[in-house]
Amino acid sequence: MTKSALTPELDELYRGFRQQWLSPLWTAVDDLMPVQPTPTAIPHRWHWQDLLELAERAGELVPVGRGGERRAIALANPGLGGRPFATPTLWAAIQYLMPGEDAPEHRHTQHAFRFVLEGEGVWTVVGQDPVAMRRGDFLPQAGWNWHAHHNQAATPMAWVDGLDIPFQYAVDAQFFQFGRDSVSDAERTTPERSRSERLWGHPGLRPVAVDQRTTGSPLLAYRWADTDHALRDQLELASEGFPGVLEPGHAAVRFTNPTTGGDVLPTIRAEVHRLQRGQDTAPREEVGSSVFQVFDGSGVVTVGDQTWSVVRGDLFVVPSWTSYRFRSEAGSTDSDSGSLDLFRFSDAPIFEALHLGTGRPDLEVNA
Ligand code: GTQ
Ligand code: FE2
Repeated sequence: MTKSALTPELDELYRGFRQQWLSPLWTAVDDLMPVQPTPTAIPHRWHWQDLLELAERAGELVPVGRGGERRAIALANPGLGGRPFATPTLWAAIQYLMPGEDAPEHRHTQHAFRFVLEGEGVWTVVGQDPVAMRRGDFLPQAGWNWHAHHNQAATPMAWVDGLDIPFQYAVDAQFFQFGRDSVSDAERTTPERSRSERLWGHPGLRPVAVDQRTTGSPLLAYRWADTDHALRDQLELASEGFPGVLEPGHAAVRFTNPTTGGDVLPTIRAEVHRLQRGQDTAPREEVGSSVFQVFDGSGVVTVGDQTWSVVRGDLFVVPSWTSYRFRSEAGSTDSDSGSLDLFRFSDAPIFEALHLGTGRPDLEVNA
């Protein structure tokens, strides 16, 4: 249908549509059915130092307690109208807890994780199992588990939360419940290893007696030592001529649910990438959105038409179907190896579950 001049008759027709709460396709088809994704989220980068300074100030001024629930400050993508959404599906926030503070118990259908850039001293208590949080640890927590956090150290601690809040908000799927107002002393303990790790944290081994039917991973902590070791092994194997890396100089691991081998959470995929000193990646574009955080090293990142220098802690967003690439900056890094370590999370499991691919269907490599 070509757009014709607005005659009085057509004007009347459109008025009739509006009066009856109707809307024709032909005036909106380019917007509704573009030839490829046209994301409203935009590429954006946040400096960790800026986030940390504001979180510290919030620590002085804003108490944590029932009602507000968490001292969490979300990344608000400038393309998404000021909503606290990093992407259309993903929430990413810095959370800050002062010495001796408790974040009260609650549960919600939103799937969540914590990722720790630096520091220690906070235990997240998931289903009454206290789990230590330390640098490099990834701590998933599937929806509807009771959880609270407590800082047992003499120093404040900050970390990054990822949740599918915007996704569940868009589709009206959320439920939320307050838990007990204060947790027992037995739960405010500080074990080195959580019960979940003692049960599920042995590679390739599952407890025979436990019939695991929960959604998401029953393992509540993935420790940095294991992640680091896996990345190191991939790069070493590559240097010996064996396969395993994503591309030359680029190792990557994905956090998985030990009961299924699939993604660690139903709606969120999480990975760590390591790019060796001086390497760069081939440009890629995928359907679905991601949030990245620089875990170690420094480099140069290009997302769409934006190019940024990034250092430890910096966060950035890659919207759907937007080309992205990284370069590890040789020298001037704070890691011994000079490599660039990137933590990444995305909404890929949603798209895969719905059989929406990561590219145009007729061009999909695995179509
Ligand atoms: O720590 O339980 O950033 O419920 C947002 C919602 C953190 C949490 C967030 C939450 C939490
Ligand atoms: Fe929560």
